[in-house]
Amino acid sequence: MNIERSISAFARARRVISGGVNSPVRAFRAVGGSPIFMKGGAGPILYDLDGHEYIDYVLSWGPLILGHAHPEVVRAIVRAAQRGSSFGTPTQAETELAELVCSMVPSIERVRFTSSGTEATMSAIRLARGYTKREKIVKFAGGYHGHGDSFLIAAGSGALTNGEPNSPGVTHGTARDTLVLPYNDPAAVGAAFEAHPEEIAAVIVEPYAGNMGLVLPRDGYLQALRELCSRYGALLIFDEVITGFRVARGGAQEREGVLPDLTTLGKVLGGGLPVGAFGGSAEVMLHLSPDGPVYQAGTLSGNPLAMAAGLATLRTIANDATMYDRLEVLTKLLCDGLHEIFSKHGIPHCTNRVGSMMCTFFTAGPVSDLESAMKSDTAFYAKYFHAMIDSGIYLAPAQFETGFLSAAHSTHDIELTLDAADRSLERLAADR
Ligand code: KE4
Repeated sequence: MNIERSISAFARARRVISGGVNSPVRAFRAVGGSPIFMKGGAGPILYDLDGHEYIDYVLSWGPLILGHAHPEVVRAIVRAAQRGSSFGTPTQAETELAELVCSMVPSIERVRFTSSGTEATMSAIRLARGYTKREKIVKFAGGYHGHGDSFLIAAGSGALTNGEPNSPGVTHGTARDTLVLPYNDPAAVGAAFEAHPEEIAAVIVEPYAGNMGLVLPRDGYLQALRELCSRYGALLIFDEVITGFRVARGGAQEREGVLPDLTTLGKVLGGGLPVGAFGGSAEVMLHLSPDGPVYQAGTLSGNPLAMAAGLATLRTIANDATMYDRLEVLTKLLCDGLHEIFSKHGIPHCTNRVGSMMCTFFTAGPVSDLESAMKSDTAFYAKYFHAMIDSGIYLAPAQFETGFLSAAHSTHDIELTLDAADRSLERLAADR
């Protein structure tokens, strides 16, 4: 497939932008080849610089649950822009979006907006540390919470020992306060609390883990985390940057009936504009500046254009009584069809799915944590990825990411996708 314009655009970008991209995963390093430069999107479709069209299953890594350039979202952004882009003062739009968030997310009584998910998670753990007066946090292997130093930590030698930096620039002092445990293992969390009594401020978890591919909690796991945090006086933080408003109006906590002490949000909340948020009970959130001593700030936090995009998105969702059911049915149709096709071609695979999130691992599975996810054949994933690109299907350019559907995807899009997958696997089999 001719992507000459993308190739020259990438060469130009690399002369002035680190790695030619503003976020590493966009560089296609995990799948090889030159990244595709997009120039537009509409509904489920992306258009690249060379005139190719793709059915999009990345959707900007989750935000675009309504699809690209949804008319209500575009109209809201344009209207807001005509009144000015930023004032550095409180605006009504922030209050209106905060009211919607508090009405939709079961555990949130107060919220603070940021401009990214990373800011939301960094702020949430600072608040948890300030509130509990403790310093350690627990995260899980394969969990990603943005690029804050406290999260760029690999598991230490033993699961109960302090973490190790997994990026240069992260200090051992920082790593010392992060414990990295296996996901889906409540006993490991209990043991950590026993080994570090009165030291753990918070446990931060993606209730549906979307950054090692999609890995779902075993029955009772989230409830066990809830009980352990309550018992040992730590805050439970649900990182719902992906799952918030994605898997249900009230996110994973609504589906699972487990209420965290703090929730972080992003992606769908901003409808494609930069928005993050963190929230919880009024009692905990009162510790945040200017009410309380825990400092947190942001020049463009609550930006009027971003608030307008978020309001249009959440209002459209709130007014669409059947959207989540339609997304569930469509995503199941895709996953069942892919299962049939991979089975027909004798490809070892397993697919995890919840709501409009899905991921196919090229390993027989089951995949329930990072260790089992890592058994996936990433070399085959790369070949499959490129074969699908050539067939007009845009998948995540990395195995350990999650696929997303939007309300703009149709059964016809699914049929085209399944046909593309079947033809791609035939070509790959012929090349073996
Ligand atoms: P941002 O700072 O990228 O807005 O959000 C960080 C973040 C926090 N929590 C979760 C659960 C997340 O998935 C993310 C960011 N997700 C990645 C994709 N898996 C963003 C894509 C990228 O890094 O370019």
